[in-house]
Amino acid sequence: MTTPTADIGLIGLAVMGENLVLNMESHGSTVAVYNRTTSKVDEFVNGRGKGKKLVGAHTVQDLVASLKRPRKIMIMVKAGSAVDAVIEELLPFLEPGDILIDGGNTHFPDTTRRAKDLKAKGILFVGTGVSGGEEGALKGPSIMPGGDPEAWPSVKPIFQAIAAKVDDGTPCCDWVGPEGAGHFVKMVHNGIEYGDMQLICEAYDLMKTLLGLKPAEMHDVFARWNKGVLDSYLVEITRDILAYNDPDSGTPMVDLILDAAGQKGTGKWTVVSALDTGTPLTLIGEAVFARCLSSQKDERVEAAKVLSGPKTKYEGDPKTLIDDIEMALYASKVISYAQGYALMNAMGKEAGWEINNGGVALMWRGGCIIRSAFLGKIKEAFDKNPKLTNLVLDPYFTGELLRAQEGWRRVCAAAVTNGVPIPAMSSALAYFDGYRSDRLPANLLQAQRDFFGAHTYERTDKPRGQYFHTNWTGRGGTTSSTSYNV
Ligand code: 2AM
Repeated sequence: MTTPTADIGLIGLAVMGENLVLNMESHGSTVAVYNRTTSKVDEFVNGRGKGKKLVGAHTVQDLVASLKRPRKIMIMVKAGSAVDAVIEELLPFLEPGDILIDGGNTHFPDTTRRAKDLKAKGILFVGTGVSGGEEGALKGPSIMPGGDPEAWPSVKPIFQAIAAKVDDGTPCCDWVGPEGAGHFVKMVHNGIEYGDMQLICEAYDLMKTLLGLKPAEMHDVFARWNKGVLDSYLVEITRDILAYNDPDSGTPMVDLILDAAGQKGTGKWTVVSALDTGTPLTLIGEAVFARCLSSQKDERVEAAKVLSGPKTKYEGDPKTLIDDIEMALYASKVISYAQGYALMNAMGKEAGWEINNGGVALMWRGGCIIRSAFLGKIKEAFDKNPKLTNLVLDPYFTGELLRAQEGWRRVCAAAVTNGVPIPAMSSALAYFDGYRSDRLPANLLQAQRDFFGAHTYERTDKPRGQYFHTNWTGRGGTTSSTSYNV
């Protein structure tokens, strides 16, 4: 048998897998590659991988045999049963201490399950989020690994070498936490991406509908915003999209695209986690539902014929409105990230994971779709106070919200008056107003629950934890129902 020469193996030569291999190879690793359809192995090794430090394997046994110890194998196949199938195929050839890494878009409970099953067999399992698309995979993705911490020292040098770097050279890759924590954080990243995209779409809609701006004019606005607090990849690509004209007709491309959004499910998973943990993740929830509503295109076309709204008439100063929209977008984004971090904290508590909050901000700072200057500020907030309860309570973000709120409120008011739907911006404002309220109308809600279901309530004039029931009508008994919490 030949001496093992490869530093890491990778299974699954679709575009993400191939690009990660090339990225690892260009950073000094010898990479062994395998793909179920083995012709792809040869095509890759003799094509894009020609002349590079690659070992093509035609069986998983050969792949395993080519690896130095501790063996590290990254699986880049379709999320779901394919990952289990590949693990099953590998297991007979692995030994305790070997490391398996799933870099696909896996739903985090699957990663937790696999981490537990494999630990029992002595295999160290890592589930990692990889973000940045095809280009990121090749040139520097954001990498969010979690799982068995014993695997981290072996995986760290390879991952940190290939990850995106921020300005000072710090890699956008750090250990997230145990079990499915890495995939969980990647899922929340995707949810936040849904929210950021929806917010940008609302800003666009406001400028289009209230001010009648054309794509070329909005291109200039986004170009300006990209130099300020909104400096980010998504604002940058929006700027470029708005300047792109259809080569055939010369019409702005964005005007030719049907307004029916698709989704692959990671936004939904994020919101389901929020519901499961009882975390208000309203903005991302609205962003997911906004996509659902957009996809009901035929129904909306029919409804538009019968349901009229106000005549759109904005009479204020356009320049002021554009500045206000920038503030509305910014403040809503602060809320969205605050809600996303609150979800991570809640899940961390529930699963017993210590999630590295500042590290997460750093991992998202570069390489991924939500990368932005703003994440540098979030990192600073968690560096100052790693136990921060809510991002809006960090003094910098508190100040920014107070600075932005006048414009934000004016935008929401103008949108409501003129009938422009801004579910993300307005729900963010509702959350802000709710979160900063020391008294909400839930006193009445508790009364209603007690009235019809004897669900009991606590009193403002009695210590917390004491529950009371009132016989509101004189007809019910004095028996209260058992109290429960969602
Ligand atoms: P294939 O080229 O043989 O289809 C993305 O689909 C990647 O996942 C491809 O490399 C694909 O291999 C791989 N893949 C999908 N399902 C798989 C399975 N059940 N077992 C192994 N690899 C699989």
